[in-house]
Amino acid sequence: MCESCGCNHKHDTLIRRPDTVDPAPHTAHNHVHGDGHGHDHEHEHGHGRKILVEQAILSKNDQLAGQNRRQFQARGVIALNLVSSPGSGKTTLLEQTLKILKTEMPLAVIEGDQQTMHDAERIEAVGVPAIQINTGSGCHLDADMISRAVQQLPVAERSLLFIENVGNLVCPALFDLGEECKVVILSVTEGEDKPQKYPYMFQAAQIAVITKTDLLPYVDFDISRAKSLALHVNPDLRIFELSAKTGLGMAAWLDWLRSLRA
Ligand SMILES: Nc1nc2c(ncn2[C@@H]2O[C@H](COP(=O)(O)OP(=O)(O)OP(=O)(O)O)[C@@H](O)[C@H]2O)c(=O)[nH]1
Ligand SMILES: [Mg+2]
Repeated sequence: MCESCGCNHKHDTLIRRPDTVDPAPHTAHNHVHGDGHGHDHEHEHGHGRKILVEQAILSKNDQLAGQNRRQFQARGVIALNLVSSPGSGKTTLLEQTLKILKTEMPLAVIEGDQQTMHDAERIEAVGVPAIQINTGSGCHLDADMISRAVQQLPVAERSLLFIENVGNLVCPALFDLGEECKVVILSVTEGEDKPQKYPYMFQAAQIAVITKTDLLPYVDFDISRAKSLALHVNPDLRIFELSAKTGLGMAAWLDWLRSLRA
């Protein structure tokens, strides 16, 4: 049980490069089987106890996130933590982004999913180094996983490092990974009320990207209302609207990424 988010967490994280075949757990040299995230997992013995354990987990995570952040800063690496519901279009947005930016700056990607290497394989197909973290039954990435992943991933100095978190609008809001900022992605098929329903994620993010805008004619999604609800929970949020499929709106997003590097 992961006390910080209440999920049923079995400590079965795997970190692998896309070119690795499925190994037996604990055996291959090129992946890490994580038997813990540096979390102090203990079972619940009443409400007060749970809050104490939660604080310990998050404070340990914050400590490790601080180490990651210092390491990134020392090497001029800028990390962005992409968070959203499953299927909002994170990997598609990354594919289209990397195709354009890969000739302009060093890039690397850490992919987080419960299972499969699909997303890391998609990124490597674009020609950018990627590593896959499989969290097993875990519902979020944490700072320790990122620290272990960057030891195996070639992250060049002054890279833009994209971290695609596990698709989930709840738990990833709580976990600092050492990133420059969280980028929350909301697709137009999800309904415009998500910022109201999942305010913590929209508060934790500095950037919001509304994706799949090519589908607006076919869905009941009021984009102005979505933006105003997002700004209501976080008035400082900067919002991009785009379609990774048609490319409409991508220029502003790409310019923002370039400005980070500049
Ligand atoms: N029409 C349209 N479809 C899109 C767009 N972006 C992504 N999709 C589709 O949305 C689906 C999910 O896209 P992914 O990029 O895999 O989404 P994801 O957020 O990475 O998914 P998970 O990693 O599973 O959480 C795929 O069928 C994509 O082709 C878009 O801009 N327009
Ligand atoms: Mg994905």
